[in-house]
Order: sequence, then C-alpha cells, then structure tokens
Amino acid sequence: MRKILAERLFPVDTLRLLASERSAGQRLAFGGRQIPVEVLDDDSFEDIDIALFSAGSSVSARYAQAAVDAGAVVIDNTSHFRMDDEIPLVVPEVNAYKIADHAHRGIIANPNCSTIQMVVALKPLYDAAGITRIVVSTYQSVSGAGRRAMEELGKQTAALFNSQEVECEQFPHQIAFNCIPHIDSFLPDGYTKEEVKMVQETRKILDDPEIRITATAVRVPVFCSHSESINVETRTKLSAGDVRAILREAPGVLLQDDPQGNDYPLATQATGKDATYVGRIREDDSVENGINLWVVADNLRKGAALNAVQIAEILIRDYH
Ligand code: 2RA
Repeated sequence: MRKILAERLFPVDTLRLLASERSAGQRLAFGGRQIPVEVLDDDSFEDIDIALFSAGSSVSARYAQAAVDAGAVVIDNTSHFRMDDEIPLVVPEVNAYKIADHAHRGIIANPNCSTIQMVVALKPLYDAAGITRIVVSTYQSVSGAGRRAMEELGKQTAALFNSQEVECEQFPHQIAFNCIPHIDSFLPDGYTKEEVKMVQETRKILDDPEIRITATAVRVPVFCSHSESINVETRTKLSAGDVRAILREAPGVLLQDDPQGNDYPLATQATGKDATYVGRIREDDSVENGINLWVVADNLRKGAALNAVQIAEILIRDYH
C-alpha cells in the first residue's frame, strides 16, 4: 500500500503507520522519510481522513469502528465486513457508485483478490449480454498466503534441488512442484472459504443474486499473480470476436490474446502491473452461449493494495 500510494502520487499530507506492539518502533520509508510505526489503539485515528486496514479480520472487527467514530472512512482489506448488507464491496471499475453513501464516514470493503480480477474481466460482458452462470478454477500464487508462504516456496524448491527433506509449515502439503486444491479452510459441504468468497462476493459486486457460480481454488507454486480459467454462460450470444471487442475497451482490462504468437496472459508478466490481463478467449460450444477466458492479475496490487488505493482516489476526487 505504501508503494502504491507513493507511485500514484496520492496526495498524502500525514501518513501514520499503525500496528501491534510487536512492530512498534520500526521505521518504514515513505516519501523520502522514515516513518515510525505506532501502536494501534482506539485513539489512533484523530484527524485521519482515510484509514486503510489490512491487519486481519480480528483487527478490523476491533478497530474499524473507532476509526469511523473519529471521522475517517475505512477501506478494509479483510473479509470481515465484505458480506455485510450495510457495507459496500467495491471494485472501482465495476461498482464505484456504491461508494457514495459511505464517502464521508463509514466502512468500504475491498474484495478478495481472486474475486476482484474476475469481476473486472466479467463486468463488461455482464453489461453487454447478461451472465447466467460462471465456472471458475483458480491458480493462485503463494503471495496470497503471505510473506512466510513465499519464503516456504523458495526454501522447499532449494531443498528439493539439494536432495534435502522439505518442511511444510504454511501449507498442509509441499507447495514446491505441486498444486494444492485447498485455500482457506474447508466448510462442511466440501468447498473452501476461498471458493465460497468467490461465489458470494461476485454476486454482491455484480448486484445479481441469481448468477449461478461454482469455484475451485488451487494454490500453485508461483510467487506472485493469480491466474483463473473462467467459463461463462451469457444470457444472449457473444462471439469470441464480440468478447475481444468489448474487453479491448474495458476499464482496467488489457487484452492479451494472440495465441498464434504465443501471446496470452502470464503470471510472470502480470506481476508488478496494474491491469487485469485477459486472453485465450474462445467460444464454448458445449453450451448455447458459452465463453472461455484466461484471466491473470497481480494479486498484491489489483487484488489488494491497488484496489484499496483506487477507492481512496475516488473518495478524494469525487467526495471531498
Ligand atoms: C489467497 N485469497 O490467495 C487469498 C488472499 N486474500 O490466499
């Protein structure tokens, strides 16, 4: 978030960094200065206009209201408020209008990374032809599970090249040279919470509870950027050419669809970029109005920090 605020020349007057006692006293760089990390408490938000929360659901549950009471708008990157009917779940390219009621005081939720890139790609198709069903399979990078998970992939890879035993702490199985069909915890019906988030959040963001959606979320040994295979059924027919024409003009989307030239979205190329890349666009002839897409985005940027900062940009551009 610090990096993206700086890159986008966000007009920060004062930046305060709040964390637990464990991190207090550290100094982090911003705008050419070293800013000390302070301990978060109920009085931390005096004179704060925008509070970006990304410290886990329990911290948001405990402190977001204190920020709102002090007059701030909270942009919350955790799952805590996402499905609350009173709280907008916002992807600026899709439903920025939802910010209006919460623009001066209140909480705005930032969706899950795997949902954000999917709705950026699908919203223009939804507007053009309606969407009745989505089948999505994800190929999610280890950075979605945090810094230690990234280190684990590195360590396991090195261990295997050196014929050593691998240690598994962050994932239930070896992630190096493997795919693990398990992200977040399992629910009694056999789906994971990550899969359910994709279903529920997509319906909320597209404001259509009728869309039939099913998801399979898979962790893959990639450091950064999530990839998704998305099969969509539209209400009215769209050809592959129609989809390309629509997505060529779509906000936040970069069409990368020249399979003959071996050109399609790749995690390695999307990393560090802001766009949601879409390619491998094909008609699915097994159903009446089917389309297949391959969608890749940097999960730490568009899937998290960038989306939050874009919401903050709309707050200061349109509401202050
Ligand atoms: C993951 N969706 O990739 C999560 C991060 N929010 O694990």
